Formats: sequence, C-alpha cells, structure tokens
Amino acid sequence: MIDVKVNGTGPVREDASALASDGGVNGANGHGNGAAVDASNGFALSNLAFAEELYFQFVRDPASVDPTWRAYFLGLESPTSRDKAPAASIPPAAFSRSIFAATAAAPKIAEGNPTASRTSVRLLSERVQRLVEAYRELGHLSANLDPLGLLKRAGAPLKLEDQGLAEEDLDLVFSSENVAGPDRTTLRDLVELLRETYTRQIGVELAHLHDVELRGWLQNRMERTRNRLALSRADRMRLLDQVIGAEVFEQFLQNKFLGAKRFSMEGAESLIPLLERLIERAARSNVVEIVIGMAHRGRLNVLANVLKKPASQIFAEFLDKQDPSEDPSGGGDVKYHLGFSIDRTFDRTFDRASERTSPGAPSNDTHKVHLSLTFNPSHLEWVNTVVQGRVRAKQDRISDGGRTRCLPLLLHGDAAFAGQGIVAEAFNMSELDGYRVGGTVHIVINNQVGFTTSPHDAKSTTYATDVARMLQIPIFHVNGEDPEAVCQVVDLAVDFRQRFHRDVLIELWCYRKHGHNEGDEPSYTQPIMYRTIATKSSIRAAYLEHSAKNPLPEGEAPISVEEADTIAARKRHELESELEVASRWEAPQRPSTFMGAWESLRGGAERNVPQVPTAVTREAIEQVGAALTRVPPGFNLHPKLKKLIVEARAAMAAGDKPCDWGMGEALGYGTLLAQGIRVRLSGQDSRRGTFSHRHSTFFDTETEAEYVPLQHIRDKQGIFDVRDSPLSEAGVLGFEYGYSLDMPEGLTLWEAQFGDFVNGAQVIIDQFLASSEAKWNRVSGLVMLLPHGMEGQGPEHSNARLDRFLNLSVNDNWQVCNFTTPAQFFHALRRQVLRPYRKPLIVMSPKSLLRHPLATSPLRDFTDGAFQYVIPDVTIKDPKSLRRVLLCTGKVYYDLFAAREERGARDVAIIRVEQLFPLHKDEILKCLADVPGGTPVTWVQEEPKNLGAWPFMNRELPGMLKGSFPWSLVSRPLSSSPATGSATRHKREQARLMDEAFAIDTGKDNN
Ligand SMILES: Cc1ncc(C[n+]2csc(CCOP(=O)(O)OP(=O)(O)O)c2C)c(N)n1
Repeated sequence: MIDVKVNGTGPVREDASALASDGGVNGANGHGNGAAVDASNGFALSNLAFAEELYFQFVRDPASVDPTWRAYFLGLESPTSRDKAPAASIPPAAFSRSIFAATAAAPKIAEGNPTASRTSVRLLSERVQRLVEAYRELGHLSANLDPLGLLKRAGAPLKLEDQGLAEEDLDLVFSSENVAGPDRTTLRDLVELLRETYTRQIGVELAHLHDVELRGWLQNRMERTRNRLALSRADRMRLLDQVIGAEVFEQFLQNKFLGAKRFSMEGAESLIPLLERLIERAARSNVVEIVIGMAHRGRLNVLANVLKKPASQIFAEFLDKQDPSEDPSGGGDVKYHLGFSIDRTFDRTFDRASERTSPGAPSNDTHKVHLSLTFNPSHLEWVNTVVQGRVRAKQDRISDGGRTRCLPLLLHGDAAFAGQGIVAEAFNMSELDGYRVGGTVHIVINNQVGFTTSPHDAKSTTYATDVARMLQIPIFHVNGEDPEAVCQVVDLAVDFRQRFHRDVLIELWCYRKHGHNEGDEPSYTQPIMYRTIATKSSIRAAYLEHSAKNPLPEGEAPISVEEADTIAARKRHELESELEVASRWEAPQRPSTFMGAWESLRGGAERNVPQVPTAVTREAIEQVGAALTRVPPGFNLHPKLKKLIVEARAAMAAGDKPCDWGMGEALGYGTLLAQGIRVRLSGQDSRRGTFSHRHSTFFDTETEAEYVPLQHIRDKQGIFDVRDSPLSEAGVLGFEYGYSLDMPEGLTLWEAQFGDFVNGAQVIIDQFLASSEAKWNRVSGLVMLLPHGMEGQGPEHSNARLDRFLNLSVNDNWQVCNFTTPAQFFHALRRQVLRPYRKPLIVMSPKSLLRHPLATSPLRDFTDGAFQYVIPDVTIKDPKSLRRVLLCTGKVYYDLFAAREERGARDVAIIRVEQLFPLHKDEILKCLADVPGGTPVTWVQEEPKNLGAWPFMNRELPGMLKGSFPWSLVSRPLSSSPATGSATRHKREQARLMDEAFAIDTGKDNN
C-alpha cells in the first residue's frame, strides 16, 4: 500500500518507506527510459503527482505511455476495472489515499473535462497541503494569546483564500492521514481541527525544528487532542482551587502589609496550577528532584503555594522582627530572594497531590519529589546556570546517566529573558556534554511589561522568547487566562523533556495587575494597558466563565460562583491563622543550610577550622606518577608530549627532577582521586591548558581517540571530569558554582583563559561567591584559577583584578591566594576538600612560572610539607643586619629574587604572602620577629598602585606594624589600564621596579 504524507514532517507510517525510493519517474516525461521504472519500489513522494498524471494518460490511452509504466498500471488495476469506460474507472488503490486523490471530486473528473479537473484536483490538494503547513508553522501568529486583547499583529496566512482555496472547497474530502485524526476528512473538518489545535489559546513554534521525529511527535500529540485536555469536574475544581489560592494569598498580603513590596503575581495566577501540574507530572515520570530558579515576581506566592513554605514564616519576614542574638553587621536578604526546599508527595491512586504530614517511607503508589528553590540575587537571569550546575551535580551524585531524574526548572520575566545575554549562554551550554542536564524546563511569565518598559522598547523580536529558537526545541505560547490550556502545554513540555532530554519553553501570556511593585503607579507609563486591566475580571472569574461555557463530559453541573467563594473564604481563614502564629514569634525562623551532604561541613571563620595534614606518602606519589606516565597499548602519543610531559613527569615522580607546576597540580588532583574524591575542572581549553602545561587529556595522533591518565590511577578512584568549556565566563562560572553547591564532597574548579576575562563573570562573583554566606548562609568550595602576572602581554592578558577580590574580602567570605611553588598549590588543592570547611578559593595562577626553573618543588615538599600562609626568607641568616624587608606575593618574588642575586643584596629579605585573605598577620609578624624595629618594610607589586594587593595591604598591615617598621610601596604608578601594550616599555617598567625595590631608602613615602 502506498501512503502519502500531507507534508514531509508528519509521522511516518511503517509502510511509507517504499515511497522513499525514486521508483519509476526518472524519465523526463514518463515516456522516457522505461528501464528507469522500477514499479516494485513504489514512488517517491515528490513524484507522485507526476505518476498520477501519467496514470490518467494511461486510462485515456494505454498505448500512449511507456511499456514499463503500462505493465505497472495494468498490474495495479482490479480485474473488473478494465471493463468500464476508461474515464470512469476508479483510480487504482495505489492512489486512493493520495493527497492528490480528492475522492469527493473524482466523480466530477469523470463527468466533466478530465484534464482540467485533474489539474485542479492536484492544485487543490497542494493548496490544502500548504494550508496544513501554514497552520503548523505559523498558526501561533494567529493564536489568542493575550488576555488583555491588546496585542496587535498581522496573524498567519490561514484564510482559505490565502492558500488559493475557497468556501466551495470546504465539503471536498481530502486525505488527512498525516494530520492526526481520521484518514480522510472534509476540508471543513480539517480546518476546524487545525484551527483548534494551533490557533486557540495555545500557539506553538516548531518551524525552526529540523528534526523530523521531534516535529512528528509534537504534531501528533497536539492534533490528536486538538491541544486540549479532557478534564473531569474534580480536575477543574483542583485548578480553580489553585487559582484562588494564588489570588487570595496576594490579596491577603495587600491587606495586611499595605505598601510592602511583594511583587504580586496577580494577573498571572495560572502560574500556580502550571507549576503544580508540572511538578506532579514530572514526579510521575520518574523525576525525584527539581531545582527551581526564579526571580522576584510571584516568588512569595510560589513559596507558599508550591513549595509549601508555611505562610507564617513568610508573614514573620514581613513583620521583620530581628533576632537579637544575630550578627548586627547586616547580612540576610529580602524575602523575595530567599531559597527553600521541601519534599512533596503525589498520590497515584487518587490522582491528586497530598502533602504527607506523617514521616515514613512512601508506599508504592506515591511519587515523592524534592523541590529546591535556589536563592538568587536581584540580577535577573543570573541564577540560570547556577541552577543547572546544581542539577548536574545532583545527577552525578545519583548516577543519573540518562539525566531524567533531576530536573531544572527556570522561571523568567519576559523583559529579562529577552534582554540578558546570559540566557543565550545557557542555551548554548544546554547540549554540550560537559554541561548537559537532560533539558531545562523554562517558563517565561510574559506580563507584557518590564518595570515601566513596553515590549516594543525591550526586544527586536516577535516574541520575548525568540532567543530559544537557537535550539531544536518547541516553544509553547499559552494564554494564561485559560488554565486548562496551560495544563495541556505543561503535559507536552514535561513529556517532551523526558523523551528528548532537551530544554523546552512555555511562555505564559498574562498581565501585571499592579505596578512593578506595590508602590508604583503603572498608569504613568502604560495608561491604555492599565485602563484595560482596571476593567478586567480576575483569572478566577474568567475560568468560571470558561467552565460554564464548556460543559463537562458527563453532563455534570458546572462549577458555581458560590463554590469558588467558599474556597476563597476557607483560604482566607487559613491565612488568618498563619498570621496569628507569625505574630507570636520573636523573630523569623532561619532554616539550617548545613544539612544532607553538607552536614559535616561548615563555613564561618577560618581560625575555627582545624588544619588537616595534606602531605602524602611516597607511594601515593608513585601511584599517581605511574598513571600520569602510562598510555594504553597502541595509543599514538604525540612525540613532543612523550618527551615534554610523560618522560619529564616520570623523572619528577621518581624524584630525579623537581616537580614543575603542571606536575604539582596533577599530583594534587591525582592524590585526591586516589582517595575516592571527585574532581571536576572546566574552563576554556582547560584539558590541554591555555599555556600547554596541563595535558590532562592525550589525543591519539592517528585517530584522535582520547585518553585521560588521571582517570586510570586505581580501581574505585574518584571521578575525574575535565572539560573544555564554551567561550563563556559568566554562564560557565555560574554553572560550576552551582555544581559546587551540590557536590560539597568533591573538588570543583573553574579556570579562566586569562584572569583578565573574569570580569565577564563579575555578577556571579559579586552576587554569589562573595556574598552568598552573608545573604543566604550558603557556602561553596569552588576554586577559581585565574592566570595573573605582568609579563608584557598587554592590558588584557596581565591582570585578574586581584584588587577587586581583595576589596570584597571581608568576614572570611573566601580565600584569595597567589602561590609561588607547585607544592603550595598542591597542598592548597588538597586542603580545599580535606578540611571540613568550604569557602571559595580564588587563585592568581601563574603563566611564566609554569616553566620557571626556580618555581619548582622537590618531592619532599609533597611528602613532608604543609600549606604555608606566608613563606619566610630562609636565605637570611642574620635578620639583625637587614637593610630592608620586601613583602610581595606571587610571580614578582622570582623577579625580586633574581634582582637580589644580580645586586648581591644580601641585606634585603623577601617574604612571600601566599594567602592574601584571610590574611595571617601573625605569620608575617613571625617573619619580622628578629628584624630590628625601624627597618623599612616595603610592599612590592608589579601592578599599578591602584590595582593589585596594595590597596588591601595598605588597609590591613600598617596597624599591625604599629609604627615600628616604616611602611612603603614599590609599584607601577596609578593607571586606569592594567598594563602597557609595549613589550619594551614593560621591560623598562619592570627594571625600574627592581631598582626601586633595592634602592637605598630615600625616605619617600609612597603611601
Ligand atoms: C540585571 C538586572 N537589571 C535590572 C534589574 C531591575 N529590574 C528589576 S525587575 C525589572 C523588570 C523585569 O521585567 P520582566 O523580566 O518582564 O519581569 P516582571 O517584573 O515584569 O515580572 C527590572 C528592570 C534587575 N533586577 N536585574
């Protein structure tokens, strides 16, 4: 049986494969090369019309067609058909289901002018095909999406005449086999099906999808149901209950806390049933954890009605009573940025959500899902990749290889989604192996205004969501005034994500009932819109109306206004009781954030944390060394790497050669991995290393097969996950930060290509890394490797903005280090995981020191040593004779060391501050213990005076020196640009620094 699709993207029938071959119409005119006709193969889709034309020719005059065709057509005909007049003969079965065989029109062909009618039948059929395609691809432009009815757009070309059809064609019957539903239908019914599916309250964008399977799956799902759910009365009651819950919550806050900012979700109440259905459906399809990221709008409502945060706790935050025992220096965050988590359980038997109040193992008929709303800053959209990183860590932790059990759910505002570039970064990351999370579900709450800015000033695109078209994912637009349509797209979205493991997006069209916040007057800037909103009835009322107009299948009574009022009264009563509870509390309750995987860990002050041994045995070094220098049999290693990496590392592991930086780092990771600890490192070109020093991955020179030596240390070792990232700082740093939040037992690192580019991720640094403990009592053990150092490479390859990190350094919020030896780096990496302490570690990492002959460490520094906050100058035998003490950090130490050698300046000590923050002043004082008072102490840095560590050191050290040591600076002069672009000038500046550092004290005060 030959079967035809209405267009090329519909579901493919099993027997349709025969059509794929070019069977039988190779000749230019059908009379051509008979040998080209292979009738047994059937016809290619594109040739069917041609074959049909030929058939009609055969019916008129069998001798007029090529013998091969003749034989074929004769074979297709039934034994009786030849007895009839040719023009009246029934088309062969081969064509009976063809889009070109409009059966209702066939008799007309027989009766009238056959040639003309045949042409018009074919044309008509093609036009129907175009109409179907227009609905599928452009129908969304005509969908009724805007609850305010203000949206003006041209719509899609869906009128019959747009496609060359007319009213009189409506009763012709066409094959509709590849539109879900009956195989044949009148044009009238077909149009109705398409209209209902694609242009009611749901608009779906799929024209950008190249993937035929994906399109077919979607079309089938939507057309089969006409994009509607058949809901029972109980389902509708539940939806109404959720809408009313959302509405009453906002009104209650408005009445009780007049004028307080809450970022009301009125106008978008359908978000609550949307989320409820989404979570339940996800739970039923195997999802056990959902991490949510959302902005301010409706957040309190979501916390109360979806995350089930007790309303009393939210009210207590409004009452803002302070706990007198808490640190008065600030901290905490506004209530609409706070996180929360809870377990929700959905009961399968009764098909409804029920919160289990009694603990205990869930029975088989329940689905439990853990929900976690991620804390976030005001910076819209920046939480996105943090959420995704968290989910990736959760998936890794439970070995969710299919990535179907943990789901990221991101809620966005329309203006923020269209405007913030980090949205595109996250989409770009979504399909990459190193960052994939099995698909994020995005909900864009389109209230058609951003603060006071209207959409025409906020985006250049048709929809606020258009950036998502870069992915092969469907984009659903739905009118938020129709909660049932909302539920339909939720089902599609969740099922799509679980089946195709990709992102999916729902845009919820709604409105913002009030101003941006409760103090704003929206009619200053959107007077027409707000006049419309003022006369608009609530979502609750709209749904009641819908319910009345759309009778229930079993003829049950529609839901009445009284029933709705009863629900509302009950909800108000519940909130009153919660408010009473809150008013009795002294202060809001602060949930502990050190639970689960975090139980044994802590943040707080560094001095309260015990040091742990970080040295390793010689055997441990040998074990890692063996892995680092082994390649699988038959692996074609690059000859240069054999010498520069493998042989060199073998000599280092054997103690025949001091370890260089790459080896120190590899030993740090390797020894942790051997202890079963997971290590994840990502960054631009991180596998090789920007400076070709890491070579964590070898590539076979013949096959490009990959081999990662650190993945082969021993059985049951920790997982080593090293990734080359996309060219993004913000998105990737956010992701790794998120990963570190949910993998506290592992070592997670992000590396910048050059430290200078880190400012592209400044929001993640300021709003998350630096302040998350103060704001949300959440800490992270993320390591940032930021290549830093003045080496004549110009303004953008010299400076990781150490000054900014130090400026933000307070209350032991993180650690900022600038190491001078590989062993120091090694101990710091190990300490980062082995201490029960989690704080971000910011490393000013080296470039030229990677190959500096002095920046090496002997094996004993790994087997006997420990991390040193400050490295004293052990070359000074007689501190009393010192003329000057130089304090410095990082690479400049080696410049000073060489300059001292050159000058033979034995009366100058050089002390290295390896950890700048938290600053261990006691360790510095120890180094000065035997130095006579009055000896000048000079901070030397390569950076301009306004950059580098000086501003911080000049804040911290003078008090400690208590005037006993004159305090001064040697640096480059003040500059708005971090470094010169001229290598010659760089050298000159560097030489001057050395001269000044060793010059006889002029008494000049540099401060
Ligand atoms: C990155 C960033 N820029 C500016 C703001 C200030 N701001 C807060 S809400 C808002 C409007 C957001 O509009 P939209 O994304 O449509 O969400 P809505 O408030 O309408 O729900 C703006 C500009 C911000 N929070 N973050």
